This record gives sequence, structure tokens and C-alpha cells, in this order.
Amino acid sequence: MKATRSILIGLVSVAAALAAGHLVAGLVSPLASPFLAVGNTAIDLTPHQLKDFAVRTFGENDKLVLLGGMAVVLAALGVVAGLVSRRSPWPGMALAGALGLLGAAAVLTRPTTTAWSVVAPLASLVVGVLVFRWLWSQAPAEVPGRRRFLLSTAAIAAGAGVAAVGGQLLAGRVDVEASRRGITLRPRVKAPEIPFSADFSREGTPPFLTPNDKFYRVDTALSVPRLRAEDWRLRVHGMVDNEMVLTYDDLLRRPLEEKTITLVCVSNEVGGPYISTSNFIGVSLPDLLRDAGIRPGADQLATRSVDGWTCGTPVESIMAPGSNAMLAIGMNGEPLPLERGFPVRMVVPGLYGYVSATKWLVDAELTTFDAFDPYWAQRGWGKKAPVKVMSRIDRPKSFERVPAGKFVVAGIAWAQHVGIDRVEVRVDGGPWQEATLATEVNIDTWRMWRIELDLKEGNHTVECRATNRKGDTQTNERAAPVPDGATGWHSMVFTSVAG
Ligand SMILES: Nc1nc2c(c(=O)[nH]1)N[C@H]1C(S)=C(S)[C@@H](COP(=O)(O)O)O[C@H]1N2
Ligand SMILES: [Mo]
Repeated sequence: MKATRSILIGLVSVAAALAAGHLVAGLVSPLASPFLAVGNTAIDLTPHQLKDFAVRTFGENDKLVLLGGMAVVLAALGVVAGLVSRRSPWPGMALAGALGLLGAAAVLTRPTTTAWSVVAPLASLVVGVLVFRWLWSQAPAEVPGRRRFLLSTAAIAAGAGVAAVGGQLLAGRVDVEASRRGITLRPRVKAPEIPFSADFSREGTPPFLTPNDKFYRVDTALSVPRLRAEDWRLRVHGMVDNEMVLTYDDLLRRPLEEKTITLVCVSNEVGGPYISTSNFIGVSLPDLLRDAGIRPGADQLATRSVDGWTCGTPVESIMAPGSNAMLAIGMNGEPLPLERGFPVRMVVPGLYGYVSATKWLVDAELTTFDAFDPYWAQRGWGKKAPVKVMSRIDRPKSFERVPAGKFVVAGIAWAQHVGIDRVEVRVDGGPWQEATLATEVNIDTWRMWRIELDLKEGNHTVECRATNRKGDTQTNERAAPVPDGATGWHSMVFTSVAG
């Protein structure tokens, strides 16, 4: 057979197999789509260095890049399947079958697998093998058969397109947007207004409150879980006196409080962007756990997201007086956006997000640190990860040219749940000078700082360091984000030019 024909057969068979799996998954359970399951498995198996690289390079498009990369690899395999099958269909069918088994393995090992999940990869496998065989039998040895072959191929390709779109529509049929729109949040206690004097955004820092669509996003979810508030249940179990199952209405019946809290990711490099602040609306997590009755010895709250991601939080951080730990259902006055964990997420000020901020929360088990390792602990990250004291320069930008003479350097500092006491700045290795701090909103948020410098023409390096309320000063010892947060001073090289 001509190479072009066999390649076409390979490509169309792969597309048909993927689409069939996606369609059936849309019917039974969207995460059982072999394509998504392989992608999610790839994310879980990726070493964090590569993950950090992907996030650094592609930002929030990292997931699209992964899906695109998988599509390219699958297309290449389709080409190979075609090329090895020019004499007989069996090698290609075997390859299609092997791919199907790989998809099935990925689906079956996902934490979200249910009994029905297996039908989706099974559909992929069967359709892949049969389509390959059928198209191969349609491929003409002679010119007259060409038209029929092309029609068959086009029909299968079109069918695959329809099935893929259908699967996507079926997966989205749960109307979470409507569920979200139907919610109005009326917190009993509102967060105090942010005073003008707390916000140095006019000096080049970010605005004090991050708009929801500008809030940094870090999670392992390839497709955002779609869970309606009406269907949401939280099971609280494990080392408790009263096991509980809570509904969204149960949460709404509890006192809702709004609190201004800064969230930061452990993967944030010195000077990095993974920090944001929001007015979170939610219910007290310590009150809820007190109702459940924590048994002695339970030192870890293991929480699970509907997509299977797990998190472990020190019980003492949650239960400490004034912890401000909450089950959040709102951000900046609206119900949580879907990608923020709608309908319910956790927030515990003072801890990095991976040990505290479970999105799409559905399960909370009181356990011990000895008994259970959550997702990132299994991958070598610290089990306990309090936020380290840190500061960042926002102005000037790297290699910026600024007017010589008086110039304001500004940035942010944070030491959540401890508070910032001081920020110091030095230029070209000179003496440390104390920056002016913005008004403190509360100890759980970032704090802006500014300092006016008088600079001669030429290149300069500015550095900053923060000290928290306990008297701990940010160390200049460089540490990578893994295992429990980066350290070091942020510095910025820039040029003062005659104005
Ligand atoms: N379900 C789920 N929750 C999660 C994560 C995740 O991968 N899955 N990532 C955590 C991490 S590492 C961080 S830093 C915060 C980020 O929350 P954001 O995306 O709303 O900024 O969510 C946490 N909650
Ligand atoms: Mo994170």
C-alpha cells in the first residue's frame, strides 16, 4: 500500500479512538477520558523541576501545551502505526491495541476512577483497532477504489470530530455556572475596607486586593472540576467523635465571615509572582472541627479534592486561637470562581497553598502525619510548610532605565500570620536603610513598602530583606523552592540615566 494511505489510516484511527473514549467518558465520567487521564497521569509523574520549568515557560498555558504535546506524540504514533502496516494491518492494529491498553491503565489508576470508568478506554481500544482494520481493508490496490477509500476515511474523521465535540458537551452538561450564579453571599462580618495608606500600587506594587482573574493559579487539574453547589458534600471523618456529612446549605447556615488573606505558593522563587491577596468569605474551620470532636493524637487534617488531589494540614495550625482557618466559598464578594475550587476550598493563613488550600474540597479526614502522606509529600516536598519571611522588589523592573536623582523603590513583604516588622533596602552593597511600611491590614496579608533613594547615573543593584514580628530576618542563604520554600534576598539590577 502507498505510504500516504497507510499514514492516513493510522492518523484517522488514532483520532477515532480518542474521540470514542472522550464521548463515552462524557456520558459516564468526564475524567475517564483516556486522553485526559493520560495527561493527568503525566502531570503526576512529572518531576517537579520539569513542572516548574513548564510553569515558568508557559505560565497558565502549561496545560494547553501539555495537551498539544500529547496530540503531537499521538499523531506521530499514528504515522508509525500506518507506516509499519503497509503489507498487513496487524502491526498497526497491535499498536492501536497497545495504545488503548495504555489509556486504560491511565484511567484505571486515577484516584477518581469509578466502576464505570473502564468503559471509556475500552471504547477507545475497540474503536481504534476496528477502525484501523476496516480502513485498511477499504484501501484500494487499484486506482478505481480510491474514491471509496477517501470517502470512508473522511466519514470516520468527521465521526471522530462529532464524537469529540459531543464528549466535551456531555462533560460540560452539569450546569455549574448556573449553580454558581444562583448563590448570593451575605457575610455576617465584612472585611474592613483596605485603607488608602495600605496600598502602594501607585508606587509600582500590585494592588492590595488581587482581582479574581489576576489571582495566581497553581493546581494539577488538567480540566477544571465541575461540581454543583447543590451536589456538594463534605465528609468529615477519621479520628473524630461525630462523623459528619455537610451540604452547601449547612455551610450557609453557619456564620459567614469575610477575611483579607494573602495566599502564596511554595514553588514561588525569590522575586516570583505566585502570591495574591483576596477577601475570602467562608465559615470557621476550627468551629466545624470542634463540632466533629477531634480525638486526641490526630495531628494531621488530610483533605481531598474531587479530582483526587490530597493535602495534609497540621491540626494545631488550624485549631490555634485566631488561626483564621476557613472553608472558603467566596472571593472578593462573589462565589468562588470555578478554577478557585468552586464550591468550597480551604484557606489557612501562614501555610503555603500545597499544605492548606485544597480546592474542590470533598473529604476531610482527621489522621496523623505518620499514617498518611498527601500528594506533594509523596513527591519529596515537606510535610509541614509554614510560609517563610520574604520580600520582593516591584519597582524598578529588571534592567529598567530610570531617571538619576530621587527615585522611589517599592515592593511587597510577607510573613503571614506572624506579621512584618521591618523592610530594609541597600544599594550597591552599601548600608541597609529602613523602608517605609504601608499601613498593616492584618498579619495574614502582605504589606507594601517604599523608599526614596538618591542615585547617581550608572548601573545599580538594589536588594531588600524583611524581618518578621518574631525578629527573624530574611536570610540571604539561597534555597530552592523544594522542599519547603525558597529563601534568599531579591535583587534588581537597573540603570540611572540623566533625565
Ligand atoms: N484540588 C487542588 N487544590 C489545590 C492544588 C491542587 O493542585 N489541586 N494546589 C494547591 C497549591 S500548590 C496552591 S499554591 C494553591 C493555589 O490556589 P489558587 O490556584 O487559587 O491560587 O491551591 C492549592 N490547592
Ligand atoms: Mo503551591
